[in-house]
Amino acid sequence: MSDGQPAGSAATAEAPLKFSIVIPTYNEAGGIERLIVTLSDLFKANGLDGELIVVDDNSPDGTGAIVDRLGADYPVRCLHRPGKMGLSSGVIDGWKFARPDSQALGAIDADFSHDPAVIPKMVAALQSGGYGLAIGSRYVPGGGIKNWPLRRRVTSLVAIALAKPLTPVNDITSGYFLVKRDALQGVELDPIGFKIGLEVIAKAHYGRALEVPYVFQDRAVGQSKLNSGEIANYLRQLGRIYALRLKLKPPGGAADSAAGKKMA
Ligand SMILES: Nc1nc2c(ncn2[C@@H]2O[C@H](COP(=O)(O)OP(=O)(O)OP(=O)(O)O)[C@@H](O)[C@H]2O)c(=O)[nH]1
Ligand SMILES: [Mg+2]
Repeated sequence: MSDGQPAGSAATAEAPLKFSIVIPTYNEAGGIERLIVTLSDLFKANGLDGELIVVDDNSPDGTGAIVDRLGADYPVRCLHRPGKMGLSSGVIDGWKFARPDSQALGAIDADFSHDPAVIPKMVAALQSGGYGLAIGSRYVPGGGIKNWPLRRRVTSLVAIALAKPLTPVNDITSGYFLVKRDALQGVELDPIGFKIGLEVIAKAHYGRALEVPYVFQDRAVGQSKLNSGEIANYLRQLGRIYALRLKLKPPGGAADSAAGKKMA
């Protein structure tokens, strides 16, 4: 697959891939409507059969009620949880709530840090049959990060370095991805903390992964929920994955970038 390929080029006679993308939310009232409208328009413009699942943890700012209202006009449903229960567990619960005939499951943050425009490429990668996992990647040619303070950049690079022995994927801590439902069959995902992408990258049976470059933007509205507790959770999560790896053989997991460069 190359960057020159038209977005959504799965435009063959075959039916479009059915997929569900989870948007975990806690106090995202400032941007959730714009994100849902943007994603819905993108699905329509590219002939994609996508469903959106917002998993809202009873946000005090009323995010869940906004999503319920939008459900009348857009392909979105809200799973309401009673209180703040964590990002990863939210994504996993959202996947369970997704329509059962979705062939692929994914996640995207609510704050526009993840550029929706690359979704057609992610879908095309899975639909091509060559890839079981498509990752929005900051760390392949064409990808990048805008507006992050030095402290966040360094934290991200250290987090990635610590996980590097686990996988050839470059953006190991990406929370923006789409994975074939089959690849999660029988996989036990640890719902700890913020890094559901790492769970999938390290444990799922996806065969090949494609890293699709995008430029990460710092959130424009709302507040970050990343704190030192989540950093501790990440270290705990990594420890558990390394312990598992000592017991089990790693899953098949080569990775390519969308520029076509083989990385492993
Ligand atoms: N349902 C749910 N969503 C959460 C929870 N914690 C965070 N989120 C959502 O997960 C996504 C990522 O959280 P952010 O606060 O943006 O974390 P971050 O991207 O690491 O931090 P920033 O760079 O400051 O944005 C956002 O859509 C949040 O609303 C939670 O406990 N429950
Ligand atoms: Mg964010």
